[in-house]
Amino acid sequence: MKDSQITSAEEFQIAGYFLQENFLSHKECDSLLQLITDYRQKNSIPKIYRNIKPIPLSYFVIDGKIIKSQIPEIQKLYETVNLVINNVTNRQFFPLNDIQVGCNINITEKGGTYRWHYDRNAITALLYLNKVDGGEIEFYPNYRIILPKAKFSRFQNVIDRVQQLSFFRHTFGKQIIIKPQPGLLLVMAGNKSLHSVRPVTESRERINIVMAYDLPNASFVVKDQLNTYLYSSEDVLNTDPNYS
Ligand SMILES: O=C(O)CCC(=O)C(=O)O
Ligand SMILES: [Fe+2]
Repeated sequence: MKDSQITSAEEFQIAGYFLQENFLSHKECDSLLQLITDYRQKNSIPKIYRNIKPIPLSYFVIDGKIIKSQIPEIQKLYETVNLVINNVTNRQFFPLNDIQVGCNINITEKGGTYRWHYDRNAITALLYLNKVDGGEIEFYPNYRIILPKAKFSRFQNVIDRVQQLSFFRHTFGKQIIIKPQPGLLLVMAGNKSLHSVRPVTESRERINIVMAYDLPNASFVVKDQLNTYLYSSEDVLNTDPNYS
């Protein structure tokens, strides 16, 4: 694992993200991929499909409870990346209290995508384990207009929806597009950076680890319903909680 030679905390705050290529070597990625394959050989994993426009949510997920109990190497990585993040931001972030949400493995098949959203937590690290055609993450760092007192209000929801529109993204946002590659680490201010994943265009699956951090005791919107929406194949009434 490479040390992060990143920028200052101030630079991170201004940019809203940082990228580190080869955070893991190809060999390290391959051994994590093997652990994931081993788990899947013995267990089935849920497919999430939510028909959101313009970009559906369509992926398989291994959630944080499973990682913690069955894939300790990835749990360890979640803790190691925490140190990197605290170093880069010069602040004290922590794994989420909600174990299911804190660390996930996303597996995206050909045609799969991830809708436009903000993460519910302050800092998100995305570690890509393989290279695929398509499957780029498109994001707009520090783009969100946040209402100071009404973060979870109806009006915030309206702002979020308007800012998602292509016209607003292209006019007011700084568009960044990143192709998955083995060992690439992307850290972003997840609750301020609008992001989505473009369709995977080849038959190989796109596999990455999503690690979420926040300040202690951060509170989140409609947790239970959102977790059902993101981690189970069950139908839910609400169409789009707007967060991940
Ligand atoms: O897979 C990616 O590149 C992004 C996934 C994501 O945004 C999420 O799981 O919240
Ligand atoms: Fe996300």
